[in-house]
Amino acid sequence: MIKKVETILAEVKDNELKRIAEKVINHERITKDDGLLLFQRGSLSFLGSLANHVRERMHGNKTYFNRNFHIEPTNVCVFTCKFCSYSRLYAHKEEGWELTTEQMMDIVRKYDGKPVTEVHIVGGVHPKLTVHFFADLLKKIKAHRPDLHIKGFTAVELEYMFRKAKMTIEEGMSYLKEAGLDSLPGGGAEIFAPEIREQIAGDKVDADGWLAIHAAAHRLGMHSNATMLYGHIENYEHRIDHMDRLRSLQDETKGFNTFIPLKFRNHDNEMSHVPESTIIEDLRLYAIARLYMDNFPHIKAYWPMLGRQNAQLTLSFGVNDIDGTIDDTTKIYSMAGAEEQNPTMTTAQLVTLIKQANRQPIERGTLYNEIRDYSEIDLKEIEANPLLN
Ligand code: V47
Ligand code: SF4
Repeated sequence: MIKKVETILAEVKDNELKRIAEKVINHERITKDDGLLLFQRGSLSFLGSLANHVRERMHGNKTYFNRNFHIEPTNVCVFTCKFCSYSRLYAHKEEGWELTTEQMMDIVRKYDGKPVTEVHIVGGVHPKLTVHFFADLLKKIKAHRPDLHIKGFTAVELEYMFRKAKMTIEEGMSYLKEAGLDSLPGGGAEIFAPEIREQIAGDKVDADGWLAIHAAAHRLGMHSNATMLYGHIENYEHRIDHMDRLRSLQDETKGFNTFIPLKFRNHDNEMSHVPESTIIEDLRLYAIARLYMDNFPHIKAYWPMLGRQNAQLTLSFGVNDIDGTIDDTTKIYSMAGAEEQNPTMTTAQLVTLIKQANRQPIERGTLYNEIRDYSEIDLKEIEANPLLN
C-alpha cells in the first residue's frame, strides 16, 4: 500500500531522510550525497511513496506504451562484455548470424497494414557491417514506410561504425539522420564508472564517448534514451555517478526522453556466478531513479527483463512507461536470461497489465506524442479490432 507523502513526512524518524523528502516535495534538486543516502537508508515504502508522489505530479495516472517491433541485424560482436549472453564472435562462433538487407526488409514488410509506429534496430557490433550498409537500410525502410519511426543503434554500435568509416561523430550522426534515423535507443551505457566498466565492458566505448554520441544527436535535434545496467558488481556510488553524468548532460541538451534501468540477468554469460538483485532492490532503484533524474521526463521499466508482474509493480515506484508490444523475433533478450521467454505482448495484454495497476494506459509514439487513451475502451473491443490490438 503506497502511503500519501504527508503521512510519510509525519512518520519518518530519520531527520536526513525527512530533509530530502522536503526537498523533493518543494521541487528542489537532490544532490549526489542525498541520492547515496536514499540508497543506504531509504526503506521501500518511504522511497516508493516519494517517487509515486513525483510520478503523479508529473504524469498523473498516465502510463505509456508503444507498438513497436525489433530488428536485430546480427548477433556477431567484436566486443566481449562479460554480462552479455548474446554476442557470438569468439564464443560459439557457429551460432553467429547476420541478416541481409532483404531479410530485414522482409521483417519490415511483415508489419505492413499493422498499426506499429516504431522499429527498434539493435544488435551486435559486426566487424564488416558499415555505416553505409546501415544508411542504405534506413533509406529503404523510409522509402517503404515513411511514417515508421526508426529508433536505431546504440552509441556502442555508432562509435564503432563511425570510427571504421573515419567519420567524426558529427559527420556520422548527420549522415545517418539524413538517411532516416529518427532517434537513438539507450543501450550500451552499462555503468559509466571506469573501475567497473573496465571489468565488465572493458573494450567498448567509454563513458565520455557514449555521452558524446548522445550529445551530438541532441544537437542535431534528435532525441534519445539512456539505460543503466545495475545489480551486478557495482555499488551505490557507481549508480549515483552514472545517473549524475546523465542528469548533467540532460541539463545541457534536454535531448533525453527516458531513463531505463536494466536489471542484470545472470543466465548463460561470464557473470553467471554473480547473484541477481532482489525485487526489493529493483523497486528501490526505480524509485530513486525517479527522484534523482528530475530532468528526465520518463522512467521506463523494460518488461522482458523484469517480468510482467514485476514491471507492473514498478508502476507504483516512479515508473510511467512500460515499453511496448516489442515482437522480438530473434529473442536477443531471452538469450540474456530475461524473465520472459516470449517477449511479445498484445495491446490488450499491455492495457490489462496497466489497468490492473489502476493506471491509465496511453499508447504513445516514440517521442511521447499521445496516440490513444485506452482507459475507456473495452477489452473485447480491443481484442476484436486488429487496428487496436
Ligand atoms: O546495453 C545485455 C543490456 C542493453 C544483459 O532505448 C543486459 O528504448 C541485463 O538498451 N542482463 C541493450 N541486461 C538493450 C537496451 C534497450 C532495451 C529496450 C529499450 C531500449 C530503449 C533500450 O541490454 C545493453 C545491456 O545493457 N544487456 N546483457 C544482461 N545479461
Ligand atoms: Fe557486443 Fe553489446 Fe554484447 Fe557488449 S553487450 S558484447 S557490445 S552485443
